[in-house]
Amino acid sequence: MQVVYTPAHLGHDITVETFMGLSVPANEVAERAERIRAALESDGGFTVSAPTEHGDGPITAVHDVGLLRFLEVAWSEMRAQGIPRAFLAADTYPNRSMFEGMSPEAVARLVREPSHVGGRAGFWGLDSAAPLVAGTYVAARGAVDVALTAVDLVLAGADAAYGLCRPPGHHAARAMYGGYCFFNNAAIAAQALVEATGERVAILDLDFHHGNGTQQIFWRRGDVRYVSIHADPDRQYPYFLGRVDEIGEGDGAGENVNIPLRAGATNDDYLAATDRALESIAAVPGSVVVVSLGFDTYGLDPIGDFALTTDIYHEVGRRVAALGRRLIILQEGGYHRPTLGENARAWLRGAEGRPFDPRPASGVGPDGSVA
Ligand code: SP5
Ligand code: ZN
Repeated sequence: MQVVYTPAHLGHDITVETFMGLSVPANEVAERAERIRAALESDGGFTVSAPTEHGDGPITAVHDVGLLRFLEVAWSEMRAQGIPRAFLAADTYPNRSMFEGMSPEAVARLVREPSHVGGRAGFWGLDSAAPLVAGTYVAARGAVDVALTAVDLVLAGADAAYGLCRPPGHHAARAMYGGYCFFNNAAIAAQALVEATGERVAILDLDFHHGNGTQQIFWRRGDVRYVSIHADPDRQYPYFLGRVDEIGEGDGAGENVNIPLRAGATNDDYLAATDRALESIAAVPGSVVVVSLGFDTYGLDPIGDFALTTDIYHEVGRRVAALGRRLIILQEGGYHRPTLGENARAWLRGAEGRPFDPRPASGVGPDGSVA
């Protein structure tokens, strides 16, 4: 299988994130993508190539141009405003109740981007856990180009391509970044596929977290079906979206399918959910599926609470490929660094119809302990 990767992600070299106001070691770190690349390179069955530049057009096809412009200048703005921090995080968010009682016209006039960069980050941001550093914008643009190059490979005839996107994308909405995500790589890819093929496109989101951004972008769209298996938002991020009764509206009514799972969800729970998701995708016409692939469903993931094991990723990859549709597989989350490479390798080998070929992840015991 062809793999698209760029070292541009290395510039998004974050070391800490904020969790409930406290600085904690970052989860979404550069080592993640390097682990996956190393495992795929050592497999021998993958060809790694660099992305090509696709410009602003495919980004503004799904994102507000204001978000693009903010992310482009955010770091230099922070320096220009004399804020000597190691990373940019929002000060204040425009909570919906700040504008309670005001008319829609007043709200439209008043909810606008301020000039203070901490306010601007609040205007465009979802949460405080997506720190922005000097190299973030170039990295995020690189991840978009990785996704779009994977699309190109499939449009050129490949059955499947894997985009090693970092930073991830599925929490980023039309006019919002957050959840470690800046641009929605999968949504941008799906939109490009709709435009190139004229067909309906399905997105299968297998990250542990609900892809609120992808859901929002295609909420009213009849041509893109979004199907997601994730932790019940009642107990997990992003908390406010991801429930079963979110089915889309207008042309998109019925095109949004959420499958939330309980804490401790097992391999069997996950395979049953996978089959439901795949039935939902098979029910609509189309020949391509974008997979938002996360490994934060793994049993040892530091922020997830499912109980999946490496072998199940091979089986999930096999079942997804059995749809018989072309696959654009894009990396989202997954934070247990020692096993990320093996989990990705297992999934992608499954999708290619190659046997599960487990190897000990380097320096990792069977319980995930690192030597
Ligand atoms: C792409 C992706 O996977 N984004 C995830 C964003 C999650 N942000 C919130 C993290 C909350 C961490 N909770 C820590 C609990 C520790 N016991
Ligand atoms: Zn996630």
